[in-house]
Amino acid sequence: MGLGQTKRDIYMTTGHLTVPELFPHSRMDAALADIADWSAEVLDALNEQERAWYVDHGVRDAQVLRKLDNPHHTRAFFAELARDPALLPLVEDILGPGVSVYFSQIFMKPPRGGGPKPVHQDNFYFGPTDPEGVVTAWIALDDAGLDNGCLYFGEGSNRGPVYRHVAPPDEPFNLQIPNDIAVRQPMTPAPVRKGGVSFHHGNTFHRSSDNPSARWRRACAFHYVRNDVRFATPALPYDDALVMQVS
Ligand SMILES: O=C(O)CCC(=O)C(=O)O
Repeated sequence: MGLGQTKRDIYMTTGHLTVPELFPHSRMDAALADIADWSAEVLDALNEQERAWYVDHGVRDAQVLRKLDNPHHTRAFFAELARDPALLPLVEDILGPGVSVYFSQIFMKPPRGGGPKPVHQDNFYFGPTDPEGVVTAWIALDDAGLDNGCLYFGEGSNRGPVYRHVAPPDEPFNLQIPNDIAVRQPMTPAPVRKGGVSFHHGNTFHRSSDNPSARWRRACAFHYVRNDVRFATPALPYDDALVMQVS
């Protein structure tokens, strides 16, 4: 089953779409268990520079990773999730038939931790050969609400240009839209319950806040491209060798 014309129209007009209850809670719990095993292995092996980027500094008493890259490549569980028959037809409904995962990320905002992610456009990071050929599927592994750092989207910003991003000097990877441009774009929250999926276009402005609540906010983002699309002018290094064709 695909999205259908109405939902596709919403996605094309607003630049994002939430599909609730795509996965059962048991599957999300299995994902979280796999992430816990993987995190323990990664934390042991980080060098000092990687620790500064990947470890959440908001949590004083525990070492918690802020993110993990390329679960589709590293973990069999996530390779299977990226090809799941509930998810794949929706991605193909947006991009057309024949898609690959180019990059993927696990985002973790622990209770009373997890810093904000400033307003950005994925297509500035990726520099794809066709901006229409990229969609992110953001899978809520926990309930993501206003209190624990859900995503916010700039309605219709998918139909505008990709802006040059800037980064704080001490965080060169934290590319973001300059403030004078970002403040002109109203941002609307997109809460997603555990097991739901939020899709966004590569040009869509989006951000998340920190997590002052007592509950986790974890998510898995698969960045899909149409098979003919490449990251031609990426702002950060992405490894073409990790591209996984899923249809
Ligand atoms: O989960 C977040 O806080 C950020 C997600 C994001 O930027 C993305 O999926 O492109």
